[in-house]
Amino acid sequence: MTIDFTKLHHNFETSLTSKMLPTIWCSGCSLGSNLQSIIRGAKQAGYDFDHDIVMISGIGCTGRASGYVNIDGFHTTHGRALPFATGVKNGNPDLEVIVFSGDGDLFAIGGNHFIHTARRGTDMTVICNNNSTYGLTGGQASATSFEDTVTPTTIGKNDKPFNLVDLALGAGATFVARYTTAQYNTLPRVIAQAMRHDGFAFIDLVSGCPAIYGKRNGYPTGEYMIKNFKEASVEIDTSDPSYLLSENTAIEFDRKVGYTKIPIGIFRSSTMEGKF
Ligand SMILES: Cc1ncc(C[n+]2csc(CCOP(=O)(O)OP(=O)(O)O)c2C)c(N)n1
Ligand code: SF4
Ligand SMILES: [Mg+2]
Repeated sequence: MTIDFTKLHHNFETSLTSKMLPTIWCSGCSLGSNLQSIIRGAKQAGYDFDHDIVMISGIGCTGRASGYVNIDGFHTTHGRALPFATGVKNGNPDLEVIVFSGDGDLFAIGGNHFIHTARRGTDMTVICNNNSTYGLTGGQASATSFEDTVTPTTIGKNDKPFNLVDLALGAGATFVARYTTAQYNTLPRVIAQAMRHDGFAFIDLVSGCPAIYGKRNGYPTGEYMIKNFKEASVEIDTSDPSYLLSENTAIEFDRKVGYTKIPIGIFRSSTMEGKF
């Protein structure tokens, strides 16, 4: 039987810019699933893709996302997604501004912008595709690479990685969550909640780059990575106040097996008012 591919339709066809497809993303990469979670989250939050939202990203594999979705967006220069997003929000405060960018973009070259945009409390949703590497440029160490991992720029050990949840809490973000690509059923609901949050919302979306970082460091395929994320994810217990201590929010990683502990959940939100 011959399949007529022109008659096949993708569930998210109208949400994607077909002229930009196929994506540049490798097979097994977290990015396809994560972008789908963002689209589902924006739909759950009730936004009209033609009028209500805008997506901004910096440079990197993740940065391409803003060009693949069928909403207004901008693929900005490296590290400058947040200043650009601030300008968009100030110019049109009615827009829901979503920033989807990489760990390198938001926390290495763009780290300064992150802390000040969070501190200022600008109303936007920032989702970091945190794959712990500079994927696009060949897997160099980023600000969230783990200490004993191998990268083309590692001499001896990498520096201690940023704990993005801790950083966002300390910088004053009023909604802070962490999940992994493997929680694809939970993520749209959490993303919708972050989008509806009035203030600076941040999600540390722990993701994999199996093709480059993973193959050198414990998770060589997309399939292994998802299994690893599921096994390592531990829901935080917000009834125990110690869940906010840095040691309890930190991700643990072993180069031989991949992730060994990923604390996940909503660490701060306006529905927890009074706790902070
Ligand atoms: C000013 C500047 N410096 C360096 C680069 C090269 N560069 C492009 S993408 C990138 C890192 C991307 O890493 P990340 O943001 O984590 O995105 P990923 O590819 O992992 O999704 C770098 C260093 C650049 N484009 N511009
Ligand atoms: S290089 Fe890594 S982050 Fe980039 S598309 Fe490939 S697997 Fe994904
Ligand atoms: Mg990255």
